[in-house]
Amino acid sequence: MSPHAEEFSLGQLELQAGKNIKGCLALLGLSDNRNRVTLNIDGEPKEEAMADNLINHPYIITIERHILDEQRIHPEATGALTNLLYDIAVAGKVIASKTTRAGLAEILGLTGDTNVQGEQVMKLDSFADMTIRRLTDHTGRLAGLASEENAEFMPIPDRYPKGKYLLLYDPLDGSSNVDFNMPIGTIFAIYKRTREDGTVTLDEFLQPGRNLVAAGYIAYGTSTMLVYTTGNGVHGFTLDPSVGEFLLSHPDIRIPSPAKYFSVNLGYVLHWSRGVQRYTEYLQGREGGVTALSLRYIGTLVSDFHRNLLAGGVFYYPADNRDPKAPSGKLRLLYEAAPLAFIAEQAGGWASDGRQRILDIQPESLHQRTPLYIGDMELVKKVEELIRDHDM
Ligand code: AHM
Repeated sequence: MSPHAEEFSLGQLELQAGKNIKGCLALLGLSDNRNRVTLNIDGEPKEEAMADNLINHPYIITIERHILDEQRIHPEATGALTNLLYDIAVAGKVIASKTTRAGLAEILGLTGDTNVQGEQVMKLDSFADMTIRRLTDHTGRLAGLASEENAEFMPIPDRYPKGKYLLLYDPLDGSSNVDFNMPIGTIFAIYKRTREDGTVTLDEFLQPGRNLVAAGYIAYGTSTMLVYTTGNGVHGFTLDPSVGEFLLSHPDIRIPSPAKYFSVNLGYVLHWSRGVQRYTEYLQGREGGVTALSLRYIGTLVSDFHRNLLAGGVFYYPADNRDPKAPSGKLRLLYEAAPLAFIAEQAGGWASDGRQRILDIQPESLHQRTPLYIGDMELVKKVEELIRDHDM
């Protein structure tokens, strides 16, 4: 760059021009955000190709660019996964815009069932489910989808091209919190199908989490964040509503140590095994436990997990004896536990069902439930020890 040239990050450029990033680039006649933009002193824009390793550099990084940069690590990649992740990010934006209007649906509706346009008012979880499906089913990247909302998996319909990936998702985690203006989330898991071609079958969805190709979640809270991993660290993006883009805000997340929080529904303590009760006492600092941890529980797995990922802590939803028909707790292995376990491990943590690593569990059914202990590695190993000592 010439000594007379001034260099601007996109953020600075945005401030300079008082416009959004895309607007700036359009103004400058530059549409490709993969390049660094510099202005010389006469104000003439020029583009410079970025260096090879674009992750963790001081410029604003959109999620699209980050995913593309990750793709370059895999020269054999076709771009299908890249585009699939981007489709999910788009779905996240659509769902985020709807969540902020959730409480208005009934006011704006004529009868509570119908909105002002005369359309059916859809519950937010059905809306989220439909949004993800509609944005991903026709693209030729997937062979099938499975949603926590639907009893059966869905092969990609014949009218659309088929791809090699399977998408499993919980469209709206924590949906019982919607009515109370509390945070909710979306969780997704991506596997490669196990057969080359033909219509996808149930056994292809029943893969252990260690086969995951990518996983992530979108947290709809005070801001909207998308966090994902493809097995190359965990990266978090915050949606900038003024730009309409997820921007890299939390590169290479590692679970901090020592842990600060534990998150569990203590209301069920009497229904837990002795090992789990003992573990809880340990976290509370009783009888040779750790220095008491702070208790935080939102009741939305994504939010509880997200806080502990950033601040350090452990979340658990144990097996309990409240309902003999549901002896393994409430959470689903394929839609909730496995994808978050992949993220936890990639961030230096661990996830277990109290006896074995979550990512090693061979699923037997699509909606299988599992006890879950996830977060700080040492604390998750501790519960395995106490369950071994007291419950086995
Ligand atoms: P949901 O899919 O019906 O929203 O249920 C899942 C949620 C999790 O997000 C959360 O960890 C758990 O249920 C809370 O359950 P409980 O109210 O029993 O503590």
